[in-house]
Amino acid sequence: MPAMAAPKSASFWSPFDDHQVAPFSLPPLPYEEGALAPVISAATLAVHHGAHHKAYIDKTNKMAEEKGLTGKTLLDIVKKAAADKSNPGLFNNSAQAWNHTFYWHSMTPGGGGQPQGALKAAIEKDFGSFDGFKKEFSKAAAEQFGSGWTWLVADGSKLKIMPTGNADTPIVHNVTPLLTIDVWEHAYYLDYKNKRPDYIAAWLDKLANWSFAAENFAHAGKK
Ligand code: MN3
Repeated sequence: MPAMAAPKSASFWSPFDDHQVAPFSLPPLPYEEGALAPVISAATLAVHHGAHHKAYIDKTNKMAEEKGLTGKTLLDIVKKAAADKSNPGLFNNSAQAWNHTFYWHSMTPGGGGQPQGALKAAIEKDFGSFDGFKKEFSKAAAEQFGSGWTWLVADGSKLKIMPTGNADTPIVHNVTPLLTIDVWEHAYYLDYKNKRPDYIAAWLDKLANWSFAAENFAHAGKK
């Protein structure tokens, strides 16, 4: 039986169908700053979104203008910057701008639990069980050395865990991201200090947005 698509909320953002063009404004969070507490505090979101994400957007706008990329979408700019090694700052800032919007949507108040339908079946096929997925995702996120991200991605029809360092992003590696956790210290240090594994465990149990991941998985199937 085909899985029913989860209803899209009014705030649903499709990372692959975003028509905004440079210069960009900081996208609003899809929930209130305090909505993810106590897993992630309002104080963390205020600085992470209002200062870090905003700085990536502002720098992207400045560098995109210098490169004559005004009027391009963020996805276009990230891909062009990845191919053009003359300005690594444009790649770092535009990829971080994209990664952060993807991360805000990878979380939802009252999230966690387990995926349903086709995504649940694919996770069980490729990781043995949902617990097998959790174990592998948590291990990659905990072991990422320094700053970076851990992603659940679809590589063709196969699901994989993909760690990326610094600003690197699956969208320039020909795979479709489904869900991500930010493991830069700025994502968790105010709330967890050095205890990154506690942040990862709480994030998976209480925040992971499986309906967002399911929408992205459906998109991957259409590629
Ligand atoms: Mn971050």
